[in-house]
Amino acid sequence: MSIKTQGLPEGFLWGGATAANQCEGGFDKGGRGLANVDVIPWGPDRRAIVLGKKKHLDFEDGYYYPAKEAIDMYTHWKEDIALFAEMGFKTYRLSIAWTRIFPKGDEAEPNEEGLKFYEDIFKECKKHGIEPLVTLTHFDCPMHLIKEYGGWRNRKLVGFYEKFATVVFNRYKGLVTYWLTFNEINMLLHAPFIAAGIFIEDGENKKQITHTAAHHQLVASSIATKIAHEVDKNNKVGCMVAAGDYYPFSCKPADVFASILENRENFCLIDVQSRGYYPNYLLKQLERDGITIPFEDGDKEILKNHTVDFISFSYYASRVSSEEELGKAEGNIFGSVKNPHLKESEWGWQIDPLGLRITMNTLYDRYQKPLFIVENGLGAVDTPNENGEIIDDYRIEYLRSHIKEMIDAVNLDGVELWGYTSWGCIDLVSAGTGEMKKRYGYIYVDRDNEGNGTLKRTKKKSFDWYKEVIASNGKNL
Ligand code: BGP
Repeated sequence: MSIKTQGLPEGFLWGGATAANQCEGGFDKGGRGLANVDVIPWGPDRRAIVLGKKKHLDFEDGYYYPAKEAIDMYTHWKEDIALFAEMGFKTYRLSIAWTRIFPKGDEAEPNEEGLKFYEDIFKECKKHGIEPLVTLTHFDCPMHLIKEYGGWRNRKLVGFYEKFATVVFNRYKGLVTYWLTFNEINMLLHAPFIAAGIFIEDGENKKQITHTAAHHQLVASSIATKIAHEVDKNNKVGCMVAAGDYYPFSCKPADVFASILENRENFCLIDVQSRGYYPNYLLKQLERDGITIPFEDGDKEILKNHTVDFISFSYYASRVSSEEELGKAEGNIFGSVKNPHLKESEWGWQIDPLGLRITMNTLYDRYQKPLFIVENGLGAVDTPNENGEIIDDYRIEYLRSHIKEMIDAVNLDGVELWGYTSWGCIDLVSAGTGEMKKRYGYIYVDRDNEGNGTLKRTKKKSFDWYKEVIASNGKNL
């Protein structure tokens, strides 16, 4: 049932989000080099590879690699942006594939064809009055940097990233003002291959390696923030966290404390990006675990002086902590204790609209910086009916209930929120499972898990619904 609300302040950035590796395809076109995300297959081995537990650095027979073609936005981008514009998007979140700009990652000169590709996209967005919101790295790392240098465990990556960021900020000056440095930076602590190009060898200390890589990404993020501000003082740079508050399973003090610890695990890296220094709880914990942070001269100043302008996050579900071992629910890479009060999606992700308001309040209380919701949505199976229509009422219901809570957080709690980009505004490859069947879009793409299909785009019922949400600035949900 539709809902009326007070709506949102004028200028609110409504839109949708995608990531290069999940929609572009064209993995070998335009001089692009190979990246970690290209060699992550669909199927039973995917998870172990994503988590850095199974080494898989090349294409191998017997596997299907969904990122190679994805939904071929590499050739369909104009048509797709026109559909976003038809929905009234004010912003479109996309990522730049690092390997289109620096195919190997360590070249002296960038690849002009790659630079031009994104320039055309940004210009097309602007033509439609759409503000691009650009993620510099959304789970991609050039394969050459992984094979030669070991991915983000190597400090040299900071310099390569700095170069990439400098080239991109200069080239797109005036076309792009909203930037995110690393997608879901906390993912790196859980899934080091997809988030940082790292495979953990037998006998290696995972925690030492992931925190070394995290330090490198934090320094790289601050350097990029510095450069972005120098190149154009209008640039706004955000951090990005896979959010979703941990609730204590019960009011037992030990459960409450467990939730504090798990929340901190999520926040620890954006604490640094937002406040400019490592929080005491993390320093103490790493010290206890015998982990050293590889500080070099000048790092502390860089972190301190170049904090982010806003906090962006993904929200799919809340989570639960308990001191006891209890039944687990599925979740965004890392699952949590199951919340008996919530329903769940077909993929077992728990559905908690109020949790979005709770998470927004937590983040705003913690950082006092503007927020940007850059991912939210329902991954579901869509089956076209006999007329070829997709009546995705379940998706509308999920989005409506979450957007309602988001509007309450703004109007009733005073949370400062710049925008909302729902995840996978057009169907794309799932990062977690590699499936096409797990769809989030307002636009259906005819393609299946094995790569069959015409790639034809079809508007779902939610397309017109979201169009009205945007047109009414959130008054009609
Ligand atoms: C986030 C990623 C996205 C996206 C989303 C949904 O972690 O930033 O890339 O894929 O989760 O997850 P999934 O694709 O596994 O359904």
